[in-house]
Amino acid sequence: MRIVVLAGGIGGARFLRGLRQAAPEADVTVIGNTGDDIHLFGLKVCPDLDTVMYTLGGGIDEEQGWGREGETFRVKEELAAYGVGPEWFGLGDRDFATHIVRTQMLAAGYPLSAVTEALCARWNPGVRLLPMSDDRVETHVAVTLDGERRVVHFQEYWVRLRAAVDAEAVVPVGAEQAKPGPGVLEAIAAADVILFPPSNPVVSVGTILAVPGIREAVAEAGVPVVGLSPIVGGAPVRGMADKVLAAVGVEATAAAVARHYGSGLLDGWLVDTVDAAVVDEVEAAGIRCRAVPLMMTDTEATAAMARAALALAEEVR
Ligand code: GDP
Ligand code: FO1
Ligand code: CA
Repeated sequence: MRIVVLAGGIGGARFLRGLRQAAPEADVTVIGNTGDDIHLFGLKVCPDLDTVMYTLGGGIDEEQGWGREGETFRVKEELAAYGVGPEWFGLGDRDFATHIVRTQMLAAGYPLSAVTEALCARWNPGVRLLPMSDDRVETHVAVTLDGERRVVHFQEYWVRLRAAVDAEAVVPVGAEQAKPGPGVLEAIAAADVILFPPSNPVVSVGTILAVPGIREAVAEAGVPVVGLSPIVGGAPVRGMADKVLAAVGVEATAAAVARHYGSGLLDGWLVDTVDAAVVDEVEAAGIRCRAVPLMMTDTEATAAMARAALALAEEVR
């Protein structure tokens, strides 16, 4: 079975670990969000691609959910001693090596897709990880700070500002001009099932769908498209997805997120058992809905979520 997953960082990566256990024989292609990418210290950092690669490759800091396990921060400290920041972004020594290799290969002319494949040759994630695009796309967020309207990089909004101020607009800069990466449309067209993991619907899955051609390819693939809610009991399980949902006028509820994707895209939607009351509302919107436990507490619980998603896909096929 060929499964395509549109993934952000932590939510996507942890789900993929469960999917790999639930369907070890499946051929899984992950289309990764690159809208979170940022240039720091002259290096290209791809947080969501790296989170998927490290999580599936066994190199992730499990507790934190991003970055390398056993990390140290000596390079960052030395940079700070020169007065070189930003000090608010925690790039560790081990992680730095990934960004150095990536930046060196990009400078030599390799596209991000080829670089990602080369990095994955070390980590063996057990999935094919494709950046959504080889073209630069950068998510920016409009905010008001000290009475002044400003636009900041998504990482500055998320990490430095901790999404404590309202996001007035979320813009995937460059998305309109971007082309899907090599293999992306082909993988979608050849898929037997397409899954939206419990990733951020705006800045992860939404950004991937904003690359012209990808949303259309998913809608027209003619195979079941099933999503899992990142919102449980009216709040994100982790992070501040409610802030970016508000920016696009979507309530932070499992049902509102399903309606936001819409029946033109989604055939099936899984909500957590605490949200069982919204099943009828989602079905009324033309999306088959089931309530199952959606907390990724360990790989077995996550594998059960993946099995439920695949079962729902068979139901709607
Ligand atoms: P990011 O790029 O690291 O922010 O990760 P993603 O976009 O892939 O996923 C972020 C989303 O994952 C957040 O909105 C969380 O609510 C969701 N999430 C994290 N852990 C869980 C979980 O155990 N269950 C569910 N249902 N959602 C989760
Ligand atoms: N998230 C943080 O909250 N603080 C950090 O200092 C931080 C550093 C970081 C470094 C590399 C990387 O791959 C990810 C990193 N993240 C950090 C996570 C990540 O940037 C964001 O949480 C996600 O992109 C949000 O979608
Ligand atoms: Ca992300």
